Order: sequence, then structure tokens, then C-alpha cells
Amino acid sequence: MTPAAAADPARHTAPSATVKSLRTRLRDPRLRPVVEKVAEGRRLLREDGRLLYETTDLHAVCGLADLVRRRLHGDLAFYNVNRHINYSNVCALRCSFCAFRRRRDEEGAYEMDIPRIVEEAVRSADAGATELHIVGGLHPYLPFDHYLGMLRAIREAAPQVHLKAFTAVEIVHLQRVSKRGREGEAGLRAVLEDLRAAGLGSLPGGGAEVFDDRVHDAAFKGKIRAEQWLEVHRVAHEIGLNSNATMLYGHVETREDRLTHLEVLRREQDRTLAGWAAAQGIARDGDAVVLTGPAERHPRARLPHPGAAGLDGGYFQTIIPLPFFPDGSDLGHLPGPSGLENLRTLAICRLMLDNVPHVKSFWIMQTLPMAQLQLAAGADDLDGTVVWYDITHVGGASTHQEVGVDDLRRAAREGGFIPVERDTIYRRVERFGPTGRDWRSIEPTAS
Ligand code: V47
Repeated sequence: MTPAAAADPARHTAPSATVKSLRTRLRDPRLRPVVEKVAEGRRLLREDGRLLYETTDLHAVCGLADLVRRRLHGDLAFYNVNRHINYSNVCALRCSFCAFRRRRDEEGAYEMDIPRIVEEAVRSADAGATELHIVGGLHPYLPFDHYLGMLRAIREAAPQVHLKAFTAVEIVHLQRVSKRGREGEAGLRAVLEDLRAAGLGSLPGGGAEVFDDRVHDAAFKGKIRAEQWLEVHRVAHEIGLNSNATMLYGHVETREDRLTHLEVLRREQDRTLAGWAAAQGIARDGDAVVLTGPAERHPRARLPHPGAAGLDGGYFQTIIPLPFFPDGSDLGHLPGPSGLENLRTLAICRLMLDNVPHVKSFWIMQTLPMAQLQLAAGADDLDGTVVWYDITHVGGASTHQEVGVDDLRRAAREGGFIPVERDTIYRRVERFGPTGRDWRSIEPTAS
């Protein structure tokens, strides 16, 4: 074993033993070919996804997802120290699934001004946060310069903190308010470049919802459609920003729609990773880039740009399945997904999205006990300490929703995992100094 392998606990798993035990414990024989495909690192097809949804052998589904997650990340469970800032809930859209949005004159509407946001950023940095996750509604009046000023002010006051900000629909809104709406892709690129110059470090995965026109029109008419969401992320990747992707499920969509959503993301990531995979010597099956690990064989931090020397490229780092919470939304009559559906859907995300390195169980929406369970069903990331979260209030939670690092680490350890603090682009974080508030990111050695 090389010294690097010895130092990396992710290397110490034995997938062949896992495959054997999966084979012998299968209760649904229809899953046999799926087990073989997963064991061989081959891509699953739509009908495999259907079967994973239909089968009553949920243990097998979770076991298969666990195999894939261990092949990529071994026993590691990632978390980060972050803060979410929802700068305003004023939104021009009326998405029926959303309980967060308000009209400007409506009770409960708020806007945080820049000094207030900076104050929160400094408080977060002082508490050791490595990331600010900044999103809000589509504010009808704020000019583009306001957003640039916000990023610059935070950057100046808290220079080390990574700014993961603005979902794709906010970026399209910013393109419009910057008067570059008619410039098409060039305008979009210019907006993203301006935001990056002001301090933007990556894009969060929000607003993807479910890529289907019927669902779009029923639950979030007015929001951008799949093609536009994907275009924003593609251009962000081209200029070197990493991003994430979400899937909001358990409302008016079908399981079939979810599989479509995952296939669309998978196709886009195949395209994004093609140059990198060729340079890495990763064999492709047609256009498919299947990531089977170990850590050296999945993209980490940023990609070397396939075309231009010295430039970075971005990619989808993480899929985040978000269970729908009906409370307070116009779809309040719907039941929302069950615990088993949450477990199964996350496992299926891991299995179908074979080219996205990470699967996040966002504890705020999944709850921490469910997130802990999901670490053994495909998830490798718990998101972070969060503190303030205003988009959903699961089980009547207040906006103050915080867990400590100790809680996240304990949740991982209790499941037999090794907790690892990461930064936004999945570099390991090393803490130092007397209080543990000082930190540095460790660049991966090979990619
Ligand atoms: O885009 C809104 C969803 C998203 C509801 O990128 C709802 O690391 C459930 O995108 N029930 C925002 N979900 C959250 C998000 C996210 C979270 C954590 C990490 C990352 C990341 C991204 O929340 C929205 C929308 O899809 N949402 N309302 C609801 N009632």
C-alpha cells in the first residue's frame, strides 16, 4: 500500500465483500442484474431506476447506494461550517410550493440591507464559518449594483469566507435587472463574470425543482424552465464556478418525472466532465462518465479547464434531494413524502447520478435523524451548521435552526463514519489556533 493510500481511510473498504453479501441477501430477484451493473460500475438505465422505485426490497436499494458511496468516499462523512443568509423573501413569483415568498407590502415581508448582511457575515466568519450560502426571492426593485455591492462588502469584511450565492433563477433575474436580458448567453456570461469579480465563489443548487413542463406549470409557473436552469449552470461551469443541483420531490410530480430529472442532470454532467475524464484516462461507455472512485478518480476542488491552459472549469459537485414540505404553501393539502420515500429517493439519486461525486442529505429538510440514516443509504454529506434558515420550517421550527459541529460529528460517528470538515468545493479543512476558529483548506494532491 502506498503512503497516500495508507493515510486515506476511504481506501479501506472491500466492495467485493459488500457485493457478495448484497447478492445473498436479495429478496427481489428482479434486482439481480442491477446489482451486477452497480458492482461493475456500469450505468443504470431508466428501467433500472423504475425497478429501484417499485421494489419492496428497500434494504437492497439502500445497500446498493451504500456500495457506490463507499467506493467513492469510503467511510468519510462530510460536513461544513456555514451560515445561510436569506437576504429577502420579497419575490415577484408565486410558486405554489413555496411558503417563503411574500409580496413587498405583505405581512412578514423583509429585506436585509447590506450593513446587516455584512454584520451577519462577520459574525459568521468570527464563529469559524467557511461558507455563506446566500439566496433570496426575485426582488422586483433592487438594481444589479445592489447585488454586486453586497458581494463586495462581504468580501471586504470577511475575505476568507466562500460565497455560494444565487440560484439559477436569481441569476436570470439579475441578468434582466442588469439590462442584459436581451443579450442571450453573452449577457448571462457577463453577469456571472461580474458577480465572480465581486466575490461569487460558486452557485447553490436551488430552483431546479423537477425538470418537467407539466410539473413546472402546476407548481412553479413563472420560474425558469429546465433549459434555462441548465444554461446558467453550464455557463457558470465554463467560467470556473462549481455548482450543485437539487431535486424538489413529493409534490405534484411522479416518480417517473424524478427519473427524468436525474437523467437530464446526468446528461449535462457527462458533457461537463468529458474533457476531464479523457485527461484522467477514465474509460467512458459511449458518452457516460461513471465515477467509481476511489477519491483520486472523481473530480475534486475545481477542474483543470479542458480547453485553455491555466483556467479552471466547474462541474456539478453535489445532488441534494429536497423533500417537499407542504406547510404554509398553496399545496398545503398534499401529504409530502414519507420517511421511506425520502430514504429511497436519496438512494436512487446516488445510483442514477453516477457522475456527480457527492450526495447531500440536507438535515434542515430531512431532519438530522433522517440525515444520519441516509449516510448509510448513499449520502456522504450533511451540509452544515446553518444557524438561520427561512425557506422551510420543518415541524414548526423557527428561523433559528442550528446544529453544532459536535452534533454533526456525533451523528456521523454513531453511524460508523469518519466525520470530515470540508470547504464549499470539497477540499478538506484544517483547523488551527487556540479557539479552532482559524482554518485553511488543503488542496487535493492529485485530480
Ligand atoms: O430552491 C422551497 C426548495 C430550495 C420548499 O446547493 C422547498 O448546497 C421543500 O436549494 N419544501 C432552497 N423545499 C434550498 C436549496 C439548498 C439547500 C441546501 C444546500 C444547497 C446547496 C441548496 O428549497 C428552493 C426550493 O427548491 N423549497 N420551498 C418547500 N416547501
